[in-house]
Formats: sequence, structure tokens, C-alpha cells
Amino acid sequence: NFRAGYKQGTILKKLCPAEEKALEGIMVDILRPYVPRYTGVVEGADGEKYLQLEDLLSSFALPCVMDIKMGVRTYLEDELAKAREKPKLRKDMYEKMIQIDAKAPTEAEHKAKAVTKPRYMVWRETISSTATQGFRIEGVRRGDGTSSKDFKTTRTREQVLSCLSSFVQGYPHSITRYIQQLKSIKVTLEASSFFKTHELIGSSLLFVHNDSSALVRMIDFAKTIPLPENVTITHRSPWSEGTHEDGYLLGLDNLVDLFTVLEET
Ligand code: 4IP
Ligand code: ADP
Ligand code: MN
Repeated sequence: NFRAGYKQGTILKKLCPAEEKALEGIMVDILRPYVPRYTGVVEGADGEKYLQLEDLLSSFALPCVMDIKMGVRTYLEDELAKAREKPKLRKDMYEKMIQIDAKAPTEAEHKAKAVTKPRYMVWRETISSTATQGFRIEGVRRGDGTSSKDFKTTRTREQVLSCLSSFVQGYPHSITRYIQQLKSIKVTLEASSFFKTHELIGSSLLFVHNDSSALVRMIDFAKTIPLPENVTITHRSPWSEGTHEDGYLLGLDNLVDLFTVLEET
């Protein structure tokens, strides 16, 4: 999905029209400083179209990186409607499911050796912290270059806290910087007209630090879409079908809380 950019300090991400639209909207919104700079669509060496984005790691030597997927819901309401109209059975998602818990599928799902996408996505939300805390850890890369995506069942507040703690271990300055920046992001989101008019699904916060600095940026807008006319959301209330609530601010509040606990210990 990603390739090296043509220009120093940029990367290329495979174009997705929804993400292109979202980035265009954000570049003229007060959220702009909290997102990698977006400088348009370019053609890759393979003839495909790419979004040219600021490489958030380019100013870091030996960066520690963490991707946290925000929100209480990770699939679009559209995907739910489509799955109901025309249930598409996903063998790959069934396989991913039984690798974690062989008892998770129902009898019918075992028989079909397949599950629908919303079924898989909702299950992932409930075995992780997404459903209860409005965010989940997706992946971490440490300063020594090793990385892990082994967080699928990291669910409780204590489990999450211990992962966050080991991420910032040895970089105490980063905790304070992360709290400051998360609070700025929150204040900006609450005033942003882009945020007021969009649901942010499957979007992440990317945390990057090393010995000398630390930053947090919002990334991944492939499923960031305009709310239907006459729909407003709090980004905090629980979701039920039709509300379009995403739980983004709920997750952000919980993250600030957890980093604050780390700062105090
Ligand atoms: C993945 O599940 C992630 O949720 C992907 O989101 C999602 O892509 C995939 O759906 C789904 O299979 P695991 O993380 O459990 O592997 P992301 O790319 O943000 O990580 P979408 O396009 O829904 O975001 P499919 O339909 O692409 O397989
Ligand atoms: P996808 O839509 O394929 O899930 P994301 O936008 O979520 O792609 O990015 C996947 C990963 O790529 C992130 O977890 C992060 O490590 C890296 N990444 C994404 N955008 C940037 C960026 N602007 N600068 C540096 N790394 C990035
Ligand atoms: Mn994504």
C-alpha cells in the first residue's frame, strides 16, 4: 500500500477516493497541523495513483512507533447494510478468527468455514479494547527495530496500560509531550468543522518518539466520510445503527487518562 516518495520527507499511499476527499477537507480545516501534510496525487512507477504524504518518521533517528486505531466501531454502516442485503462469506476472516479462538465461530459459521465482514469486525472490536474504550493498539515498533502486531486480545484497561507503559519505557519525556499533543488534538477536534461533519472510522493516531522528541498525528482516512444531511454526532455516545456515532472522542479521553496515569507513576 505504501512506497517511498519521490521527494525527500514524503511517502506514497495507494489512492483511495474517500481518503483523497478527506485529506482535501482537512488541509483547509483547523485540523491540518495534526495530520501529515498532503501534497496531492502522483503517479507511481507502476502507473497507479498515489497520495503524496509527509513521512512522519523522516525527522526521527531510531523511532519508536505505535498505531492506535480510534473509535468504538471499525466498519461503515454501509458495509453493514450491504452484508445484510447480500451476505458475502469471508473464508479469510473465518481463518483469522479461529487462529485466535477456535470456539468463537457459531456452528453455522464452522460449517461454512466463513463469516461475514461485520461479524468479524464486531468480534475483533469486542476481544480488543475498541468496544469498551474507544481505541485499540494495532501495532508497535520499538527503537531497536523489532515490531509487534500481537495486540488483538489486549482488551482491559490494565492490559492496555501495561502495553502503553512498555512503549514509553525509558522515554519519560515522551509521556508529557504525548499528553500535551493529545489535549491539543482534542481541543482542535471539538472546534473543527471537518470533525463536526464527518464520521471517522478505522482512523488511527500514530505516536512517534525517540530520545529527543515525540509527536502524535492523525492518519488513515480511508473510511472517513461525510455524515448524511441532518445527522450530527457527539463522537462520544454509544453507537447504534443509524446514529453514525464513531466514539472517537471517547477513545481520545480514555487515552489521555491512561497517559496521565503513566505520568503520575
Ligand atoms: C482487517 O482486519 C482490518 O480491520 C482492516 O482495516 C480492514 O480493512 C480489513 O478488511 C480487515 O480484514 P485485521 O486487522 O483483523 O486483519 P485496516 O486496513 O485499517 O487495518 P478496511 O478496508 O475495512 O479498513 P478487508 O475487507 O480489507 O479484509
Ligand atoms: P492502511 O489504510 O493500509 O491501514 P494506514 O494509513 O493506516 O494504512 O498506515 C499504515 C501504517 O503505515 C501506519 O501504522 C504507520 O506505521 C505507517 N504510516 C502511515 N502513514 C504514515 C505517514 N504519513 N508517515 C509515516 N508512516 C506512516
Ligand atoms: Mn487502514
